[in-house]
Amino acid sequence: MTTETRYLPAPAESALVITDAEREEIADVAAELARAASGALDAPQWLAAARAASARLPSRLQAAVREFRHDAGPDGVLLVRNLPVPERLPATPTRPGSVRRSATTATGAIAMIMLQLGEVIAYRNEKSGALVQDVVPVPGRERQQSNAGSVLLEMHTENAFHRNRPDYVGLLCVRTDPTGDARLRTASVRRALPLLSRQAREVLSQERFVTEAPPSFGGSRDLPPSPRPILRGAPEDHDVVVDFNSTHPLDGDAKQAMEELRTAFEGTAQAFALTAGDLAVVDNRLSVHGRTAFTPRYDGTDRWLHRVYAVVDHRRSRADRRGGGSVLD
Ligand SMILES: O=C(O)CCC(=O)C(=O)O
Ligand SMILES: [Fe+2]
Repeated sequence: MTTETRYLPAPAESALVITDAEREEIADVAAELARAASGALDAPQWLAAARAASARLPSRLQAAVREFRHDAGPDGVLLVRNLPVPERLPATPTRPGSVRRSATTATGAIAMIMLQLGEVIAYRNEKSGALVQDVVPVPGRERQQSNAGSVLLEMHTENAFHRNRPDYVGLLCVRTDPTGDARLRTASVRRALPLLSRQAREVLSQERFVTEAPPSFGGSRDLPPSPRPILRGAPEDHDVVVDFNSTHPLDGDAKQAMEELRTAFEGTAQAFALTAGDLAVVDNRLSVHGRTAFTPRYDGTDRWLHRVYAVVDHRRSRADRRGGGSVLD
């Protein structure tokens, strides 16, 4: 099936553009942070230092993040531009499951910002439980519906199948896509809802959809997955949980309602051609995200993002976090 994709311009006017002076301030704090706990990103001591350092981010940035946390707005995405990224970056990794283990300006910056939104989490069964993960194209995985692929990545709620989904997904670009074709796409239920028929809204609010776990995940999930609604919470301002690759409708009406939702998302989606220093934070309750197709080169110059998840309520997942750490089973 082909769906027409209308790209609204990236909401540049709603982006928070960090001034050069603010970028230097953030870089200084991040450089100091890179020395804490030997810069070991996944050490609780490093995270504690990052949490403390996050209170030293420029006040304009802190205010914007606080506002976004209160209300993620009609698009459910916050774009922060001109963040510090390392000047001398190694080649873009090409191996599967690539993660960051040691602190840099960029990993420090994204960790601090996500720590202002909530608590940073990762999943033991995904990318070896690392808190800062790489989003890079991987040779041989072109057609995979994961961030290692390079065919169109379907719109999805991050970890839609999981009971402890992240509330926020942070994606910081450290190397711009040289082809210019790769775009992060986002679409919010707040924009899509008014476009849906009453029938579709009703069906989407019922337990008529199952979402499979990706094969890489074995841990805390429903087995077999039980039927769930796609639209949840307040009828006038729903949350959405759907993955157009792994959520399956259980009957004909449910299928049609999902198609309506897909069309509504396609008609209101935004596309972001992220450049180095751009951070997009997606509110994973309100918005779905995906990526356009692009052609990787695998020569070290490919698009490279860092990804960090955050949740607002750490206590809610305590039973699934052994030892009270950041990694979910
Ligand atoms: O590559 C992108 O822009 C988004 C990838 C994605 O969905 C993710 O890493 O969660
Ligand atoms: Fe994603």
